[in-house]
Amino acid sequence: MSVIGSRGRAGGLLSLFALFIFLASPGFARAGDLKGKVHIAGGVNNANAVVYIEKVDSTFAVPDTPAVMDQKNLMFTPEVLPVLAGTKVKFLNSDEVLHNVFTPSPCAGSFNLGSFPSGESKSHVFENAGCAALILCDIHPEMQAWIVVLQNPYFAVTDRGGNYIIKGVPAGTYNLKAWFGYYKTQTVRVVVPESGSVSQEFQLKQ
Ligand SMILES: [Cu+2]
Repeated sequence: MSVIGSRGRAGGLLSLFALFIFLASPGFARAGDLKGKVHIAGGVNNANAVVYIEKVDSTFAVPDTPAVMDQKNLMFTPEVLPVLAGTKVKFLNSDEVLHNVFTPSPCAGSFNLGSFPSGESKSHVFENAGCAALILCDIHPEMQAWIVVLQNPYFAVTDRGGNYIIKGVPAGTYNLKAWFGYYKTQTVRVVVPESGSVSQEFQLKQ
């Protein structure tokens, strides 16, 4: 084997190594955005639909800080809160009256956090991906919210216009779902490119 030959091979390995470093670096995207609109048939507006990727083949670290659902002006805020499975949700009471937090949803363990006064909070960890937990207050029957528990952090909630954007989704083919309360969940197959974005519309019906 000639000296030039082995130097050439070493150079080739170096190039491969450089390519690997480049591909593995966070600056190299290999991720695209999903965006579009959800139309909620018969809805007062198109807000509070959750658009999410059903499953991404990876595990995801749960956020260190809890997600927050407030009770203010006799309403849960936000009314729809998607979270990564394992996330702790802190329920606040920012009203001057007593509030309660409970769920009749078995997928969330049908818990009841009891009643608590202004300025206090109670927490619950939502473990089961795929669970849409109906959140209620037994003191104020008109209060209602949802916590939607998901397998991965690639989700978004629509604004009043129905717009959503999910940024930085790893390139690949996925089931993209649109959920809204008691409506039928819709699923479409989407291909996320290595850069740029794809648009997907949904029409949700009861
Ligand atoms: Cu209440």
